[in-house]
Amino acid sequence: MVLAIKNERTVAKEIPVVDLRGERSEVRKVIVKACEEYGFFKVINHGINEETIAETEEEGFRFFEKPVAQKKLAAPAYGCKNIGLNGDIGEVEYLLLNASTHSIDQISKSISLIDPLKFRLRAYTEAVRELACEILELMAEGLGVPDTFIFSRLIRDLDSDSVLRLNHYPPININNMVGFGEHSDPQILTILRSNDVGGLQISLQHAVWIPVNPDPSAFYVNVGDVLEVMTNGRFVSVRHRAMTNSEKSRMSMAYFGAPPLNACIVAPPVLVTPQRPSLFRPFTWADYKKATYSLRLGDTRIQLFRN
Ligand code: GA4
Repeated sequence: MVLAIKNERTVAKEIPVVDLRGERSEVRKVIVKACEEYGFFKVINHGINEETIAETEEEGFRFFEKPVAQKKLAAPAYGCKNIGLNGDIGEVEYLLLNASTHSIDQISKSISLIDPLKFRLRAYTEAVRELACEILELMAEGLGVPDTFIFSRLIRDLDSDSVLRLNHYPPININNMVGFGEHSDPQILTILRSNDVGGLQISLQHAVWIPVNPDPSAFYVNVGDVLEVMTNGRFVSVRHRAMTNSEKSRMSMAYFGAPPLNACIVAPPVLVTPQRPSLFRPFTWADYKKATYSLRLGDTRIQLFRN
């Protein structure tokens, strides 16, 4: 399916960069500013073992190279073109897994073809979860929230509903095809990386797109809807999409840090003031997830929870 794209602009803009080896007080300042202005930033010197990343990526590619009939044995974790439950389509194939160790072990139990990948994903998921927690703690500090574990606790919880997604965008002969359409991530925080092929774009303004340069040595971080709510709108959940290209395969790996289903999503008192009254009503992650899956990919579900 060719998706015609009209009346859009692509502009060059510097994406904020956070050097995790920098001075802590400076790092948290840069993070807060990036989350307020972009809801998006790049992390360098993240400390995650290069081999863990490279081997996971290799196994991911090895999986996507298999014949379709074999990949389909990994359904429902494996999907092709269909996104969500309401008819969204993209030029993408993917593996979508619950990110708890238990669930990674459970995927397609009988399918040995996925075994080496499962093994890598376990180590990879633990590493990116830790990175997400470190960033969330810096955010809480930067915002002056006394309980600095307020965000990270939710994704460290054994019942956290976090997911891991491998997206594969095969090259397509037509330029400017939508691989994964415009949306914001519903969860708390997304930790994303890709091989050295571009395609990711973010949007700060309707119909204006900023291409994000691929950097396999770095991670990109997206603020999700839940973090927008928990910061009472100080941080913005960023709208983004992935485009395909006509030359090279792109593979991205995204960890979506989410709360447990029964967690109550509400901003801490320090972020709710007379000057900045509460923007959202309290709800559970289960409520939010239900709303997310009842809507289309590009819909802004956060509006449903406004006061
Ligand atoms: C976008 C972010 C994650 O990839 C995801 C996606 C989910 C899915 O593919 O099943 C959704 C999409 C994402 C948001 C709206 C709904 C749900 C597809 C869709 C149309 C796994 C997630 O949590 O939300």
